[in-house]
Amino acid sequence: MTTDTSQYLGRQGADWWRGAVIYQIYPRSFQDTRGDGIGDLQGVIDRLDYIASLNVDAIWLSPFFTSPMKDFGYDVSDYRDVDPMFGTLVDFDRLVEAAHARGLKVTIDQVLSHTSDAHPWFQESRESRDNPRADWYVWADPRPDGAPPTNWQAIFGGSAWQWDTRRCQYYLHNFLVEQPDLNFRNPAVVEAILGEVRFWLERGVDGFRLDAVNFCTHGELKDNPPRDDIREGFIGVRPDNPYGYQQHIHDKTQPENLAFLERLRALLDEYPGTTSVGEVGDDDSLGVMAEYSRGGNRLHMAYSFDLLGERHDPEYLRGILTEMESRIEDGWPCWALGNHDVTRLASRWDAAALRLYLAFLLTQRGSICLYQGEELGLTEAELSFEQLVDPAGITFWPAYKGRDGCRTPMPWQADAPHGGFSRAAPWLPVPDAHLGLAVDQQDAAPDSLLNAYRAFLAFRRTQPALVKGDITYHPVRDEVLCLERTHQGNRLLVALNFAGEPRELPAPREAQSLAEAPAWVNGSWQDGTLRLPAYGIAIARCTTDSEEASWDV
Ligand code: ISL
Repeated sequence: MTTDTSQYLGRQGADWWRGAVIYQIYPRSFQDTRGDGIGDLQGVIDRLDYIASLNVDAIWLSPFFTSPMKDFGYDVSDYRDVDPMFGTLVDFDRLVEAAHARGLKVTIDQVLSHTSDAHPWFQESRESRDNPRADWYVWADPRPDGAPPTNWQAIFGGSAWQWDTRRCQYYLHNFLVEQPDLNFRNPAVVEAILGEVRFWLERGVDGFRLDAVNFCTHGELKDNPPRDDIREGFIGVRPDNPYGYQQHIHDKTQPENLAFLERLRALLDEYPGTTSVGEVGDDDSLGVMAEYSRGGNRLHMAYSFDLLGERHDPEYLRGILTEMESRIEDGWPCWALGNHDVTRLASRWDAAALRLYLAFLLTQRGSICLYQGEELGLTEAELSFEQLVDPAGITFWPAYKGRDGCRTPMPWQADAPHGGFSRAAPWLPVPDAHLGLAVDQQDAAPDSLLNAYRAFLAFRRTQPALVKGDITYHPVRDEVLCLERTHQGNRLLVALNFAGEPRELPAPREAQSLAEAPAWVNGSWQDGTLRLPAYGIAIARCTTDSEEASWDV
């Protein structure tokens, strides 16, 4: 069958982002060119051919802005400049140009809900109660007994309120003490923040990943009620962290935040073809993803941590995805199985099933983020307490080891010092176990995971149903998750075997294996039977006139 895929390739037109695959780069750990053991923008430029070879549509650069690096760049002290350790604005402009020349869109992180305490805005704000920026952050008087104004907890440990001796008041910080929350209830703050975002739009970026976007607006200064069902697997929401003991009613996800998102969208709409994906961490993150991305006047997309936890049985995954489908209306989800905040996929889920997870992720309805090194199957690095640099890990050790284990440098070359990442000792070590997985090793091996990613991404681009089609899920049977994607009369059936042993199931007689799929998509559909090896995948086409072909046999 021939299909004109040009309109679906995900890279053309103003809605290129719908169904796009976005490769997340953590610049500190991608490629060092300056010899200081820390990755930089020139390193990203040097590796753009590699990124393009993956057949992704866009990159997302984690923060590279001026920062004291208390939270490794998520504490910004100048939104409009590149931290010298990463390079200069000139390097950034060259990066955008070089990425565009390869057909790659460039999206960048914007950490708007809080700044660094070294930001000049905060330095001024904390000076007195009546300076021009006195109300730019969330300041509050103590309770009569001197205690913090509310019981709110910081995700990275301790009260969310920090006492300041100049103002004799507390300020709010949902994350580190060094990350004071901006006061989005002050219109001047919203204007200033939109100005910072416009700066990057003017420089030609294609979009933004919006950090902790539901934290921008705080609520009434009232105590959060307790909760008794501490869900595990999310940053902060764990039995060893009191943040997980509360229902986060007042400290985040306030309805007033929508007005800010609408202002932000109006700004992005001035630059056609730009996009936004908001990161949501909430007790009801699926509801917030829907609320934030629907209507065409808020964010383009939103993502949550729902697929980034430990659970990965097909019933759980189907539950999350079907709930999302039933709630999202005209909104658009973005899904990821890894990022710079969670344990590496190969150590979190089953290492033997990485091709299955890749096919699972890339057949969902939505846009997709891949985290650097996921395509190599990198495992979580085992680090000693002395090697830790992430403040969250240092605080909560040993119950929680923090995020350093997923942030170690990319291994490029097995036999080069530090895996070819840097000539100097890197800021985090390259684990020996990663050298065998280095890019040069996998490049040369046709059956490598890296080449499986490349092949599946190339294949996906040719299938409009996988990029933009509707989705329906069948009930999980014998650990096999079956779904259908349909687009303009094309119907694709996808079967994913989450069991470590082969499965045989009845299947529609009309299903025909898709010849274009990579060879390792190794299940078969024959005479009404679907056969799947352990962790196997099968993709079939059903012709339009077999609309009635049913799986519910
Ligand atoms: O709110 C949460 C759980 O309910 C968290 O998962 C929260 O969404 C997450 O911690 C936000 O992370 C982002 O902002 C942090 C930064 O350290 C992370 O690296 C970033 O991804 C503060 O900027």
